[in-house]
Amino acid sequence: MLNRRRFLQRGLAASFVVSPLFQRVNATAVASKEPVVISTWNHGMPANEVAWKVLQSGGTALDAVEQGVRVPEGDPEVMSVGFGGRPDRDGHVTLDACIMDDKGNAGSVSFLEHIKHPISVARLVMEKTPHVMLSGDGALEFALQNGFKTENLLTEEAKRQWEAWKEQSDYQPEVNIENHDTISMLALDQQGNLSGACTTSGLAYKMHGRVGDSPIIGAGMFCDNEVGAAAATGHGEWVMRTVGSFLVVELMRQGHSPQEACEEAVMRIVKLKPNFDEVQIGYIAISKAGETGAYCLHPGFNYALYRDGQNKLIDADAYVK
Ligand code: SD4
Repeated sequence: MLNRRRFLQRGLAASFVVSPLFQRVNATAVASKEPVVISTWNHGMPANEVAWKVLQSGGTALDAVEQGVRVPEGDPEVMSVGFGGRPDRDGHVTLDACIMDDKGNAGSVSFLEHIKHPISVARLVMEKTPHVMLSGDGALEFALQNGFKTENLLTEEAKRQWEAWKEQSDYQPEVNIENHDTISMLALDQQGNLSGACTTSGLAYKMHGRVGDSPIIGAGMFCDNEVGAAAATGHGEWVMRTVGSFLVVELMRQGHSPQEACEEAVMRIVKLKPNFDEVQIGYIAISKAGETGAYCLHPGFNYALYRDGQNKLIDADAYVK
């Protein structure tokens, strides 16, 4: 058995023998002071603008991601998030959202109706309750107790489309139905801290009661301030089955770049579902050093990246060529 002194000596010696894997992780472990924001789809562009302002003025990544994703949540023309989102098959707009800060705190709401900004309710769940997730009527009650107002989230346009869909009631989730979907956003602030947010009305015409990956910590989004953060968009069932965002972050912890980690997480789905024609998945990721990555299953997924004072919309590389 090792006595305490030999144990300490060994520990000390071991700490000087740096494995190649550790070197790779360590090479990116220096906190950046340059803020970075990455978010999913076209609607990430205006969302990034708001998040960037928060970061530029020295605000936290947590405030940046919350303020950023509130933009598409409040925009009725974005028909996949918040107000104006497409309803479920029974005509209810039901919302999922989650948020995570640099200290490992997390909050989420699922199956929430009538509240325009679910991300802000998720943040309050994180900050004011002993829980991580509130769902359905309980989440609504909590929101109302905290000053949120009920609103009709079903716009005339969403209602019109739902009524047209009902004529066939043919449930076939389509890949890239509208070229913008769930918004997931990850940010690195001037203090070098990471946070993430994810908010959606989920798959259009889903079964009533269906909850996707977006409010599930580790599936729709995950943030570990030592390593990096990741988030997902697309068919949530596959993201949940592979705990996608947690997987991406853990791959980064093992030394993979954000790009390699996103690619490997998509590959897990390809292995599980060889017939993936009707499934779209997109991941975004950021490391503690501000390195970013993105990857998707089918072409068509784009993301907004704000760094060095410039906001750019970029097509993600895809598994299917
Ligand atoms: C869900 N992941 O509810 C969400 C939908 C989505 O791009 O992201 N669409 O499954």
